[in-house]
Amino acid sequence: MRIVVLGAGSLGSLLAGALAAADADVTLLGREGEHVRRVRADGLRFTHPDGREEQIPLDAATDPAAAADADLLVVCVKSYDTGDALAGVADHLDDADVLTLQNGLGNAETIAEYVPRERVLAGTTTHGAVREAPGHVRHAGRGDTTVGRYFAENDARVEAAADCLTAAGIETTVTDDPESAVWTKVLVNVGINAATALARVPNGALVESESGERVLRRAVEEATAVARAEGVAVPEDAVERTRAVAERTATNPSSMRQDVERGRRTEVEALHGAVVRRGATHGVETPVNETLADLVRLAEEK
Ligand code: NAD
Ligand code: KPL
Repeated sequence: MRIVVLGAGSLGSLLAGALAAADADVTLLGREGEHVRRVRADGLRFTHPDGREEQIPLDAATDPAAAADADLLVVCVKSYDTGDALAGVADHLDDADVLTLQNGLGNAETIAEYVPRERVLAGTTTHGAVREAPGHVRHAGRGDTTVGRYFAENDARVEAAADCLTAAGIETTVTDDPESAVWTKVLVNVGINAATALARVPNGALVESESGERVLRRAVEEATAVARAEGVAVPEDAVERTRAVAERTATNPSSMRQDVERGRRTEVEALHGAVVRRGATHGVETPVNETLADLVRLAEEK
C-alpha cells in the first residue's frame, strides 16, 4: 500500500516517520521549508517516547503530484487548512482513500467536497507528537488510533490501512462508527482546550479547582447534548472521561494553549465554534462553549 501523509507538521512527521521505519511505502508531503529540506537531506530525526533516538530515511516532497499514485492519503494539516490542502492535491489523486485523523468536527465533510464521499475515512488518534525543530519530531506519548469509512461501509481497504499503521507501531482499530469516535474526542477537547488556553494553565489544573471542574463539566455537557441532537452515540460518562484525560495529561499544555501562547491560529472553530453552530441548528443552547469560543477568538485577534 502506498501512503502519502499530507502536512509535514507534528502529527504528519510522526506518522510518516513511523511508517518509513517499518519499511512502508510512504511519502511526507509538506510545504517547502527547512523541515522538508532537512528530512530530504538527512532523514527524519525521531525521538521515541522512551528517549531513544533514530535517524529515519524518509521520502519528503512538496509537489502535490507526489500524491498521484497513493492508495491512502492521510490528512495531517490543522482543521482550518483542510479545504486548501485538499484543493492542492485533489486533481492528482487517482482512487486513493483519504483519511483524516485531525481534531474537530467537519473535516470529513470538507474532504468530501474534493473526493467522492465513499473514499473518505475518518478517525482519531491519541498519540502525541511534537515537531521539535526542522528535521526532528518527538513521539511525546503513545495512544490509540481508530479509523473507519465515514460515509460508507468498511471494506478490505480500510482493514489494510489499519494493518499498515499497526505494523508501524501505530496500533489502529477499525470502527463502524467513526463519527462517534470523532465526536467522543471532540467532547474531551471542548472540556479542556479553551479553558486551559484562556486560563493559561496545564490540563491538570481543571480537575484541581472547583471553577476548573465547573467549566470542564458544563462545556462537555453542552457538547454532549449537541452530539445527541445530531443522533451521534457518545459515551454517557463523557465528563468523567474528560476528567480522566485531564488527570492523565496533568502537566501538559493543551494544543490550544500552545497555539494561543505562540500567537498561532487555534482550532477553535472546529471545536467549540462547531459545537455552537451545530447546537443552534438543533435548538440546543451552548452558552459556555459560545463564551469560550468568543474569548479564544479575542485572544487570537490580539
Ligand atoms: P502542525 O501545525 O504541527 O502541522 C500542520 C502542518 O500542516 C504544518 O506543517 C503546515 O505547514 C502544514 N500545512 C498546512 N496547509 C498545508 C497545505 N495546504 N499543504 C501542505 N501542508 C500544509 O499540526 P499538528 O499538531 O501536526 O496537528 C495536525 C492535526 O492533527 C490537527 O487537527 C491536530 O488537532 C491533530 N492532532 C495532532 C496531534 C499531535 O500530537 N500533534 C495528535 C492528535 C491529533
Ligand atoms: O488533544 C488534546 C489537545 O491538547 O488538543 C488533549 C486531549 C486536551 C490533550 O492535551
